[in-house]
Amino acid sequence: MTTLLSFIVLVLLFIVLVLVAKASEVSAELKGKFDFFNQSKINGYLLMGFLVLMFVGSAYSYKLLAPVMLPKSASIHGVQTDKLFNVTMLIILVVFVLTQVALFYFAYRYNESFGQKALFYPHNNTLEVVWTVIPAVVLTGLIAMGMYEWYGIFNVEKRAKDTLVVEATAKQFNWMLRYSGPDGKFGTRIIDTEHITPTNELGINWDDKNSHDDFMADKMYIVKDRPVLVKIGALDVLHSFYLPHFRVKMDAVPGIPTEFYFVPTMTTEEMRQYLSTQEWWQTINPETQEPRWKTFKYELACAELCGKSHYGMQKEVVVVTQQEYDEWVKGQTAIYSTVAPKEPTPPAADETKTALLSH
Ligand SMILES: [Cu+2]
Repeated sequence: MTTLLSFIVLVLLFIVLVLVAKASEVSAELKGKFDFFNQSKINGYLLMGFLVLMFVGSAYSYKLLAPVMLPKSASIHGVQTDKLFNVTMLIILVVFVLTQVALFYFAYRYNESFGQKALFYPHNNTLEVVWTVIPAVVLTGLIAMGMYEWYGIFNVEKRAKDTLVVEATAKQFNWMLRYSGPDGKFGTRIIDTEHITPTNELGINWDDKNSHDDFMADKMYIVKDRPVLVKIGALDVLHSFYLPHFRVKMDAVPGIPTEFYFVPTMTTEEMRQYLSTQEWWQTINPETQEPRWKTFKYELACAELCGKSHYGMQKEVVVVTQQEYDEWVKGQTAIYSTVAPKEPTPPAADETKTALLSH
């Protein structure tokens, strides 16, 4: 409500300013004092002022926000993705500065003044070629680099044999993480109304023996330097599997399985140690009263606006050593042992005997 009121006040203030300016203009004109060329000059200075303000403001906000942006990538491909991102940003920055300086400077330099006549300049072939060929070459280069990285990330043949497979299924508003258990094989799923029940939301087929040691995890545990393949799906609407610290993002689409393969390179503890050397991360978090790096956690989030509790679709990702991972797996409980339909218990032998004897 306060935001809405502030917005209305701002809009009204703007309207009042425009009306006052208009009124003073009309009155000056009526008095015969209106100097059109002087007004044009003032506008020119204002535009140059705006240009300077825009650059100073951008530089200031960058200085302010850069420390809270994502830390360095914790996956192998992420380093390349970051490089590509930085190159693209650098090119955009150069083009932005050049075009904006030209735009505002021309408006200032060539403002309408007494005795100056506008030049009619309809066409120049050299200019046309220059501003078509340069962007075409630069964009082709960027796209080629992007495609090269993309095929590197999605090259199925290069996948390692000891890959850890995690199944991540999205629903409003939660991520369900399934691991295959000690046998390394996932139980199959049957997607129909008979198999999907409140206690078996994934429709796991209990007749498939491979499913008996599958377990669900509250946090996503993965191993440092061991490749991970996340098999992604969704039960209701579009979601997006997003691991910002590993530069991983892939849509979760109902009915269309997707996946992402990556290699984590830093354990949670190693990332904390790295962050402890960074200035912003050394500041005290008012909620915990501790330096921020101490409570750092890798995060799994949903990057698709999927409904009113979209923000709540978060889970912690923990990167550990293989030994710590094995320990963690031992402590997990198979889903089958808790929710699978129990076999009907055969009647006790004694009871059967008594029933037979009484006849
Ligand atoms: Cu979502």
